[in-house]
Amino acid sequence: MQQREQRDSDKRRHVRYQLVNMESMASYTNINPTNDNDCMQGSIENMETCAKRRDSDEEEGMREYSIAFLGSCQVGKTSIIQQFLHHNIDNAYTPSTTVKKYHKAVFMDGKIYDLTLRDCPGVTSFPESPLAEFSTYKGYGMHNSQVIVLVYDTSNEDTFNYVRSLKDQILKYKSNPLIVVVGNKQDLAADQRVARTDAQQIVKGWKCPLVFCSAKYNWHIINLFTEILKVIECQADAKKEDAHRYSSHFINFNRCKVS
Ligand SMILES: Nc1nc2c(ncn2[C@@H]2O[C@H](COP(=O)(O)OP(=O)(O)O)[C@@H](O)[C@H]2O)c(=O)[nH]1
Ligand SMILES: [Mg+2]
Repeated sequence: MQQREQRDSDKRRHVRYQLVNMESMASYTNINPTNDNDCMQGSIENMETCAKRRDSDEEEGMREYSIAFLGSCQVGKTSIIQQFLHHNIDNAYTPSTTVKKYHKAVFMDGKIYDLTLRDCPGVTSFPESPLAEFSTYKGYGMHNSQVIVLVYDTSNEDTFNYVRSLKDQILKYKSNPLIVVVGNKQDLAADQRVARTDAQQIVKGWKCPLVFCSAKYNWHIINLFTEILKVIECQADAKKEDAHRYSSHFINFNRCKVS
């Protein structure tokens, strides 16, 4: 019991010092790579401001979400996460062999989100069920994640086709999935193999957001995470609306009975 309380308190402390104000940080993210220092500065300032703001507050009301990053090898999944967490990436490629989990608390629109980011190594297919996932991809948490981020490399068409087939499997096997598609490596514009407009047209048909970014230059990485939170909020709003409709149905139903 004591150990559990200690663990919870450690987690709260850890979360408090990791707070990042997404709204303010977004204004520091610029396509111009020379602004990287500004971005870094912005994040440090905001972390302090947020930490102070939260110091006196209770941690209750924090929303916990799991986000799984999927896509072919070398599309930049790890780099996107590293850039978001540490504002730098490792230019040398190290293949991920096991899933890695990262925790980060972010602050947006007056709400705090406790995020678990799951950096998943390449999968051959999306598992049919949580049980199938457990036997083949134990710990990946794909079925349990609220949001699936599908990353492709804009300079490699095969990686887009892979995302397309993964999306079909996710729709087949996961109920109400929230998917965000990411076209990474936008800095390699000259080598672009998937035309931006084509991708936009195709993904529009999937009814999920498409974000272009460059993990290498920290371009639109904050926008990507803002988009992820917006998608989460949209679903939460839709649920509230459903609940409201459901409850008003009963109110009306009772009224009918009385009259
Ligand atoms: N040019 C460019 N290279 C990138 C970008 N993002 C990642 N990389 C590089 O692509 C390689 C694979 O990245 P990594 O994040 O390990 O891919 P993962 O296998 O999907 O996790 C690494 O050498 C990265 O430095 C980007 O936006 N632009
Ligand atoms: Mg990786």
